[in-house]
Amino acid sequence: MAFVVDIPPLGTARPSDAQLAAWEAQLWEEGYLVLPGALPAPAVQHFAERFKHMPREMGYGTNSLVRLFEWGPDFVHLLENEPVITLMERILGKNLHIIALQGHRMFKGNEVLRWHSDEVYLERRADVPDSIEYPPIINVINCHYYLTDVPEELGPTQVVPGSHRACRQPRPEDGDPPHWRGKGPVSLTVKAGDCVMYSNQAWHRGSPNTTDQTRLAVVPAYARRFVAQRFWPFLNYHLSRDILDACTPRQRELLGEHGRGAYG
Ligand SMILES: O=C(O)CCC(=O)C(=O)O
Repeated sequence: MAFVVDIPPLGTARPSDAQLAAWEAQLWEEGYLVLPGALPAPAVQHFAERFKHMPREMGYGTNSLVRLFEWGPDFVHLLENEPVITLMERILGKNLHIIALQGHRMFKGNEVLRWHSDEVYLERRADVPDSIEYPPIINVINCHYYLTDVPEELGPTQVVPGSHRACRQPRPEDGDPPHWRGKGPVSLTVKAGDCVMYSNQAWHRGSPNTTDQTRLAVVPAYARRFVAQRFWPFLNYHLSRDILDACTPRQRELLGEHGRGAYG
């Protein structure tokens, strides 16, 4: 059952086509993008406050709260925040959905320090050299809306530019930190309200948090319709009808309730 909570003011202005094209080009070329000020300041405060009242963990470890849409319609409304949603629709298709809606609480000792692609959708065979061009893959875009400023010492997300073309996990011979075609990682230091987004194919990690503060983010993962949803605990998860009935048709689709398709 969804809780009664306020919906904070969210972005409503649709970006211009020229702006969208520039953002899209950067995502296809580099595999990542930072949108400054993507979440209005009152919404940043709102979600930071909401996190304070959530349990230490939800069965998925201390760094990732899961299925935040169960905690109230404010998290569902966030899925339609502009300019992010229009950019996601442009790249992933109008029938996109989320495959996860997590909350990150990254503190010293629980960071995700290992370099990785979340999944590899088009696998480069071991006998195919990196000089062979594969298309850039963007089927899932992880969006991190930061609720805190993230300077270097708070352990920002790091991404290796262009590595969404690698079509494989990083290997020891890529170096430490790994490089893709000569480029090493960028540290995505941001301000609260900025949104970091990257193809889940890109090699990434969370860098060490050397402070006593926690890096907080609301993290929707938007995907093409064909990518299966991953609502923990995955198998037999049931998204309650109460939650769906409180949503608009568009929100229901974003949560995964689609019209009839090829597989019924
Ligand atoms: O800490 C981060 O920003 C990255 C987290 C991550 O890579 C993951 O949860 O798989």
